[in-house]
Amino acid sequence: MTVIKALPYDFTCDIKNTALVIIDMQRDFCAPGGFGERLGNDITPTRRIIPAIAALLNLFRKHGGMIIHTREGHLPDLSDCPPSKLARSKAKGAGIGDVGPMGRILVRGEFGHDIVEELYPIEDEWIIDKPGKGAFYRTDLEAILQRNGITSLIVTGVTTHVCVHTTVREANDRGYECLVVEDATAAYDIADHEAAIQMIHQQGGIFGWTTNCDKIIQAIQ
Ligand code: C5J
Repeated sequence: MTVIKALPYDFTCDIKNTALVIIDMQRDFCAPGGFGERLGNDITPTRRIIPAIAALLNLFRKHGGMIIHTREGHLPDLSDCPPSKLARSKAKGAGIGDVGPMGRILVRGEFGHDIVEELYPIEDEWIIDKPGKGAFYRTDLEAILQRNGITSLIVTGVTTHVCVHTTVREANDRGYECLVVEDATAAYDIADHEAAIQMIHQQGGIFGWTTNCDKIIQAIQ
């Protein structure tokens, strides 16, 4: 068993039953001209975590742990995008399906929808395309985890208070033990990130545990 120093107390897992989950490290959230930036956000925080996620990705690749990448996005005809989500996405100028410098925003198959080069999936890594914020909603994620005997998730990616949080809450309700990596997750606003991290480990770990990248590397190596 691997014991990782974490809050609110040590996180214990067996790497064979643990998946590294990388949430939405797509150009639309992390690259200049993407959806995140066009909504008026500074993308520096989402880019800053790329090296920490890459370190965990390499660790899992070396030790043979399961790796899951997610991408938020919609079918080209937007038939899987609720009208409410579509309308609110347009409230600040650039909306889902609109044409931007990297193609149509948050549309599957477009350049901006894909994962940044530094973290690009390789063979045998799972890619979950999700129409919602949570990675379990209208995806095969739960079936994939069950089929592979996964009981624990190490969660990274963006944004901490939106897609990371929704996924962790969905996973927690399904009985998965979630460890969220504070320096491998980010929100555009640091206050949102810090509040989201605090919410996960409060009340004795109401949604799971939090730690940092070095502690995971130390424990697994
Ligand atoms: C958002 C996400 N923030 N990946 N998506 O719309 O958190």
